[in-house]
Order: sequence, then C-alpha cells, then structure tokens
Amino acid sequence: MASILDSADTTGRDSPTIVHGTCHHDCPDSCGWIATVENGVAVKLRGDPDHPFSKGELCPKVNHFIDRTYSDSRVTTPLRRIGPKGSGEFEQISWATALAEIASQLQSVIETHRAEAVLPFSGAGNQSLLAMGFPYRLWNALGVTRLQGSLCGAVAGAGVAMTNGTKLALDPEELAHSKLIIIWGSNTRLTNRHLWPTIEAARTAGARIIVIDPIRTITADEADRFIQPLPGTDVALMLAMMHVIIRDGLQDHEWVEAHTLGFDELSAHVADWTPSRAATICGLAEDEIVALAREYATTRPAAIRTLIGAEHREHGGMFFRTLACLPALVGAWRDRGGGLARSVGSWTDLVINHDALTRPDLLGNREPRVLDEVRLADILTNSGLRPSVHALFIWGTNPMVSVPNTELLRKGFERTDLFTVVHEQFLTDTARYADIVLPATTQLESVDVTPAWGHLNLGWNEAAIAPVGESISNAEFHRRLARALGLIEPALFEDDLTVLTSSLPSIDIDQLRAEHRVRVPYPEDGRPFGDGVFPTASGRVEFVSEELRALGQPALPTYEAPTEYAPEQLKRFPFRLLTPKQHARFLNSSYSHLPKHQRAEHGSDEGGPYLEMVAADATALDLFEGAMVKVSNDRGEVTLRVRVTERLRRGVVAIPWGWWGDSHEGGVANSLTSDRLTDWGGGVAYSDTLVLVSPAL
Ligand SMILES: Nc1nc2c(c(=O)[nH]1)N[C@H]1C(S)=C(S)[C@@H](COP(=O)(O)OP(=O)(O)OC[C@H]3O[C@@H](n4cnc5c(=O)[nH]c(N)nc54)[C@H](O)[C@@H]3O)O[C@H]1N2
Ligand SMILES: Nc1nc2c(c(=O)[nH]1)N[C@H]1C(S)=C(S)[C@@H](COP(=O)(O)OP(=O)(O)OC[C@H]3O[C@@H](n4cnc5c(=O)[nH]c(N)nc54)[C@H](O)[C@@H]3O)O[C@H]1N2
Ligand code: SF4
Ligand SMILES: [Mo]
Repeated sequence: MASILDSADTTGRDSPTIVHGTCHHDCPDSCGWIATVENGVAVKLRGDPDHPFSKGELCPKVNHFIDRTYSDSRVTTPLRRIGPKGSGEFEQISWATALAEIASQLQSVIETHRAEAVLPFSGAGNQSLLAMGFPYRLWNALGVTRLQGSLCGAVAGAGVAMTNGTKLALDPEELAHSKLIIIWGSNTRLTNRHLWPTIEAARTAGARIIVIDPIRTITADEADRFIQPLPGTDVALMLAMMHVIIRDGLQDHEWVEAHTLGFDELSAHVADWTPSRAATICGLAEDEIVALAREYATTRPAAIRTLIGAEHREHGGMFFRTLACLPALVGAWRDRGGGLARSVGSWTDLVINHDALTRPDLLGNREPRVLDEVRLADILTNSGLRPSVHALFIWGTNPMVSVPNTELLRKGFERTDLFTVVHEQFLTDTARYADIVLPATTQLESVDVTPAWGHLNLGWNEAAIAPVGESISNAEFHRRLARALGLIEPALFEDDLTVLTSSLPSIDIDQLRAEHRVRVPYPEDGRPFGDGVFPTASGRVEFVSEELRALGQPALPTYEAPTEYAPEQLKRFPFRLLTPKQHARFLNSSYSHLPKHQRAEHGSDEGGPYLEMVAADATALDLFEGAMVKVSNDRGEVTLRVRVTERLRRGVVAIPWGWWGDSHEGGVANSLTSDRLTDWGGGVAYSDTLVLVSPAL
C-alpha cells in the first residue's frame, strides 16, 4: 500500500510517496519493485530489497521502465486507422466514438456470421490476474471462438505431465541444496537472471553445473561443463544416458521398483540406444555422453533445471516427457535439491480460482469452437474455416513479431473484411494493422496481483500513478466494452478488488496488499514427491504411458527427427535456424523499438537483427563479418548483416528474436519460422526451421 514518507510540506508540493509493485513482464522472476512518486509523477523505480527472490535488483530492461512509461511513443488516446492496414496512419478519436464503433462492428459481425466469427487473442504482456483473466468474462458471455495451447509453456507442462501425471515440479530455489545442476535448454543468466545467485551459491557449496544447449549461451560460458548437441536431438541424448545408466546398473533399483511403471520395457527399449548411436545423431563425442550419464546417476542430490526454450519443436512434448523420466531413473526425487525444476506456475495456480476470475459459467450450455492459438496465421487466412474470423481483439501481445509464419499472418491482418482492435501501450507492428487502437495502462498505472512462474511469491501490484493520457487497464477496457454492447450481466462490471478477492479464495487480500506478497504453499521438507506418489493413472512415474499411446504417440520415450528436416528439404535449405531470446534489454518484443535499448543491443545506431554463423560456414559461402545476406525459405525472406560467432555449430545459424519489423528493412525472425504444431500440448515448432543463406546482391 502507498505509504507516505514523512516530509514537511513547505513547498506547496505533495510529499513523495513510495509505492510497492510487482513486475508484470512475462518473465519467470516477477521482481518486487518500489516506485517513488512526486506530484503524481513516477520519478524512480528500484528493486524491493525485501523481495525474497529478486532481493532489490531489477534488470537492464525494467531499470528503464519509467522512460518506457513516459515515452513519446506511448499510445495515449484511442486511434482510428485512416491509411491502408499496416501503414501506421491513424487519427485520434474519443473513447466514446471508439467504443460506439467497436460495439457496432462487433454486433454486426455476430449478427451476420454468429459469435464464433469473433476471436480474442491475448498474451502475457502483463501476466497479472486481472490483466489476463478478467477480459474472458466478456468473451465467455458472448460465446466467441476460443483458443487452446500457447506460444509459451503449454508444451513443457503437458510433456512433464505425461510422465509424472502433474505439471508440478521442483521449486528452483531448492537448487541451493543440489550437488549437480544440469541446466537443460534454458539460458538462466539471461532469461531468469535472479535465479543465478542461487546456482552460484550451490556451486560455492560444492555443486557442479552442466549446461546443455545448441548455443554456447552466456549461461554456458559459466558452466563447469558445456554440452552442445545439434538442435532438436536431445531425446536421443537422453535415451543414450538411460542406456548407460541401466547398462552400468546405476539406476536407483529400490526407488524404480517402488515408484515407476514400465522399467523393463524402458530397459529393453534403450538397449540399442548406445552412446555411439546417439553421438552420431547429436554431433557429440561418445565419451561426453557416457560421462554425463555417470555423473548424473552418481551425484546426489542431482537437479535438472529447464524452462521453455526446448518446447519450441515438433517433438517438444516428447522432450519434456523424456526429460522427466531421468530423475525417476536415478531416484533423484528422494533428495532435497533433487528432481526436475521447471516453471512453478502450477503451484501458484493452486491458490487461484480461475473459474471465479474468468467465469466460464457465463457460457451457459454453449460450447464455442476451439482453435489452436499458435496457428493464428492459418486461422486468419484459411478460406475453409466456417465461419471465418471477421472481428479480432488483441491485447497484451504483439503477434506480428511473436507468432510464427509472419508473412502469412500479414496476409491475414491485411484482409479488408477483418475488423481488428488492438489494445496497446505502443504502436507495435501488430497495432499498425488495427482498425482501432486503444491506449493501455502500464503496471505503474493499474492495480493487480501478479503470479510468478520462477518462484513461489504471489505479488501485489499497487497503482503508483494515474493512467498516462487516456489509457485504461485491460479489465476496464472490457467493462467499457460490455457497457457499450448494452450487456447487463453484473459479473462483467465487477470492480478490481471484488474480482481479485473472489479469485484468491484462500488469501487475505488486505494482508497481501499490506505485505506486498504472499508465498504460496509448497511441501515443507522441500521434496514435492518425497513419498514417491505421483498423480498418474498408476500412481507411479510412467516410463510407459498408456495415455500417450491413446493419443497416437509412442508410449515409450522415443526420438524422432522433425518432419521439417526431411532430406529433400535439407538439400534446399541447408541451415538450421534458431531464433532465441538473446538480448538483456528486450523482453520478448517489448523495448525493442526504444532507441536506447536498440543501440545497446545492436552496438550501433543501425539497429535491427543480424544473422549469426560460425566462421567456417561464412567462409564456405564467401561471406564475412558485416556482409549482407538473404535468409530465406518457402515462408519468407529476410535481409540482414552477418555476424561471425563462435557460439554455434556448423550448419546452425541464429537470428536473435524480438526486433520489430519496422526497426529495419524486411521481415522479422518469425517471417521464416515454422508454424507446425507440437506433438501434443498445442505449442509450436519455431526452432525446427530450415533456411538458405545467400549473399544479398
Ligand atoms: N532478457 C530476456 N529475458 C526473458 C525473455 C526475453 O525476451 N528477454 N523472455 C521471457 C520468456 S517469455 C520466456 S518463455 C523465458 C524463456 O526462458 P528460456 O527457456 O531459458 O529461454 P529460451 O531462449 O526460450 O530458450 C532457452 C535455450 O533453449 C535452447 N534451445 C533451443 N532448442 C533447443 C534444443 O533442442 N535443445 C536444447 N537443449 N536447448 C534448446 C536455446 O538455444 C536457448 O539458449 O525467458 C523470459 N525471460
Ligand atoms: N521466433 C521466436 N518467436 C517467439 C519466441 C522465440 O523465442 N522465438 N518466444 C515465444 C514466447 S516464449 C513468448 S512468451 C511470446 C511472447 O510474445 P508476446 O506475447 O507477443 O510478447 P511481447 O512481444 O512482449 O508483447 C507484449 C505486448 O503487450 C503489451 N502490453 C504490456 N502490458 C500490457 C497491458 O497491461 N495491457 C495491454 N493491452 N498490453 C500490454 C506490450 O506493450 C507488448 O507490445 O513470443 C513467442 N515467440
Ligand atoms: S523483466 Fe524479469 S528480471 Fe526484469 S524486473 Fe521484470 S521480472 Fe525482474
Ligand atoms: Mo515465453
């Protein structure tokens, strides 16, 4: 709660106030912050030293959040498009005009094509409860098309759940107790920076750190051992680890016997997964694989830390399902500091009543169609879809940068028979295609409760300043829209505190507000599966999964090369393209349009992304540092400068992701990426993309 600092008011000015909040970004760290406000203006933002996870530090993005909040490029009033879609030409209009137009368009689409011709598309631009959840009350009341799956996180959870029967996993702060930490497909020092001190402390106490990643990331730089498999080959590596562990009798016999299902089948299945077979597939040395397996099986407590990066593959579900088999095989769950640490969002979910927040009961007995979120490009361009989408509402996301297959998506956004509303803080690549843009508040301007997926603290966020310009929160936008539509259902108009109170039934809201955060329940002995009981059909960790078999997936952990890497495709497009998060000053596509952040990340005023490749590949193509290249495949073409790097392997190139298209000539990283669905979980295979690299003439 805002607490007034004691200062005698001799100037006629208000005393400064300090206001506690929680960072809203789609980042595992959900840092606690403290804003200093003078005369209604936020003048300082710093980390809350009392926050148990972030401990007073923010990050190179949010250290400049005040500049972002008051940036000249903020959208501060409703805007109506006056130029062609994508041109970015808009005129200011009043809220009353904007709402009347939107309501009339929405009603007409529903009357002409029915409610399913309306598509809400939202992201975690602000991952707080009201910001993400409240809008769905209106969409439920209207019975519009719904989306399943996600660009982020759904596959990792669904993968692990096929082995363990739950998405719940180890709290990463428990890594403090580990003696071996394998960071598998996560770039902790960049994407989860406040966890790094815990890992360093474990190392000081004797832990070894292994990083497994197709890119030598800044996290790999700090590892005791770095293993660099070819992209997408990890399951082969895991199978060979299991082979070595079982061959050498290093499994935890007692734990496996008591708490797992299908060991004999697994054992037979991995018998021919020799290290030499995996070495060829993964591009690793045989003894590297053997040493990894032995170290993992013989060190206690041993933890694996993973996050999201490796789910962006056709076989992303299988990656996480197989990864979850490893701790069971070596009995790692016995130990405090052992097991698998991933998103802890599902622990937080246990205290949130999502139905109270989003009110699916408002649907009544309607069952609107459900489409795959990650297939947005296809949804907007597929002429076979009945009804096709004619009204699109977007908030908290910038799909023209973040969704795969951007050039197809662009065709969808260009459709003149599509009415698009974007609620945003900035005129993003996406907002440029809107018919109406509405101004959104930032976290400094709105009250909310912000969950975390990298630690167990649920944070209160107090509004520190009044909304900038005419901006409003996501919840308030949806209340206003409900009113403009003439709806009368009371749930659509509930105020913020009422909604938060009913969404957090076990939490004392006043106390949360006063104390700024609350820690959600987690097993006191630090061992989530200390009793060896798992909520699968068998009550055990399932090496063999009948549930997967029923889905048409292999019941045992199985390596398959991605469809995209078919030999004839590899001939046409010989490079494997990765599009990672690489910039300390960007958060997904946020901040990447701000000149200060661009300059710092690009190293020059030129701005824009670049293509990284190793010297041997560059030389073979007669390319050199700074040369312009065309990167292309059947989906798109991007022209960029080459940066020669030592961080990749031959045949693998990378375009750091997050730059908007209007920051440079040509498309974005996602103009090239695959929008193929993952094996299960409803995610997307961004990283299975192949490209041709040729000199730009
Ligand atoms: N600075 C900064 N921090 C961020 C973000 C940001 O944009 N900027 N974004 C936030 C968001 S939304 C998320 S989801 C998290 C993501 O956090 P992470 O999951 O840690 O990050 P990613 O970069 O998505 O992927 C991690 C690593 O996975 C590797 N990887 C890709 N394919 C494979 C594979 O086949 N096998 C293996 N072993 N590794 C693979 C990539 O090379 C990358 O280094 O970060 C959050 N934090
Ligand atoms: N090639 C490639 N593509 C990727 C990834 C990758 O690694 N490579 N990563 C994927 C992942 S993990 C993720 S999570 C997605 C993220 O992609 P997006 O969900 O598109 O995230 P951002 O790009 O940060 O866009 C969030 C937008 O929300 C706006 N915003 C912030 N707060 C609010 C608010 O309170 N209200 C409203 N209305 N708007 C707000 C911000 O201004 C910003 O423009 O991208 C995915 N796309
Ligand atoms: S973006 Fe992440 S690291 Fe930065 S302040 Fe927000 S939660 Fe913390
Ligand atoms: Mo994400």
